[in-house]
Amino acid sequence: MSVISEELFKRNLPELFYFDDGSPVTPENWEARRAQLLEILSSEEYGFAPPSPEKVNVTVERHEDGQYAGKACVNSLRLSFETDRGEFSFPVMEIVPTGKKNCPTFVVLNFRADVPDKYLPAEEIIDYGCAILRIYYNDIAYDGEDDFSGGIAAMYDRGKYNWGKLRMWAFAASRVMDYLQSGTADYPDLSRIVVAGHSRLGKAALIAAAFDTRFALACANDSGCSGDALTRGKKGERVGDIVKTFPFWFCEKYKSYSGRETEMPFDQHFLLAAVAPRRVALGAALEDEWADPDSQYLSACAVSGVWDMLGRKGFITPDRLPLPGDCFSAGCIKYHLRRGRHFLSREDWQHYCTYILEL
Ligand code: GTR
Repeated sequence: MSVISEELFKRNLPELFYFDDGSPVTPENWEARRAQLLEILSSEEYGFAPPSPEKVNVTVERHEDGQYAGKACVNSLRLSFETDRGEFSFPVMEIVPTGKKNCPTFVVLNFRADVPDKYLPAEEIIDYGCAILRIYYNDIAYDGEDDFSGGIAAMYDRGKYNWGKLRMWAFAASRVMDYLQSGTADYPDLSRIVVAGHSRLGKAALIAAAFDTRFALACANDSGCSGDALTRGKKGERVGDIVKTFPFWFCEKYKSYSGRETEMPFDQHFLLAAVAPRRVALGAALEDEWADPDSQYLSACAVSGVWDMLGRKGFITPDRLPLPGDCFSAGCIKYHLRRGRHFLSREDWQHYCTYILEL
């Protein structure tokens, strides 16, 4: 048995390539299987999102030309849409390379409202010819215990959707996608719109791309537990840890898997698989044992066959676990393992920017 097959065998993962009734998953029925995976992830882990609004309106609150030495313009936008309980709106910072069209475009879920920011080196990203739309996550749903009384959580019946905040942040990324698709913006290459985030927001980026097929790529940096890392056999953070500290990130049911991970009818490879046949870029850091780089890598190994089945290249690696400095990007799943700690660094951004340029 190959090294990777042996590692995956030990994890004893729920089956991806067969339906519950035992019939095989094929290219023809893949969308049905994908819908099933999404249903399981919604009911067991992240909760359900409300239907997409019919229309997203945009207001330009501020326009600044000639920023970044003249290389970009910066717009402060406000997006608004109707919810079950009236209008909801949130700010988005838009940074567009001057005079460029057909730009690869990053929708970035970020921890801070500042641009540039330690996690968002805007000038370097612009220098790759990419546009940026920054969402500040607390503008969508407060990242703390508030009994779902504020932000977008308050705009829908909690009992009806039972969504956690990861799903709410992902929902906001899709509203930015609505704006990009509306034709109002003249710069994006609609076939190269990417959703990106770090850590908890890397989890949200994966959720956004899994549910919204308009995203060509998800860049999930150090997303680890309940993100890109396999839960079964995972080191570092476990379901019991994450639901204790951050119960509001998930639906109620997920909490019941604390200490019962092997009983989950899914694992995180379902989340990656739901992005197929589009692309996924995973970033890991050597000292980020809480996220567990090996379990992040093995998740990619576990789903590679989905892309193969769909006639695309999946995850192309040597038959071994990852080593520091590794970067595997020849297929539709990219993985890099950089040295250092849990962080969204310039080095990580360089990986994501070069990959988006290959799309
Ligand atoms: C940690 C959490 C991780 C990760 C991280 C982050 O405390 O346990 O799952 O999401 O926060 O978002 O920085």
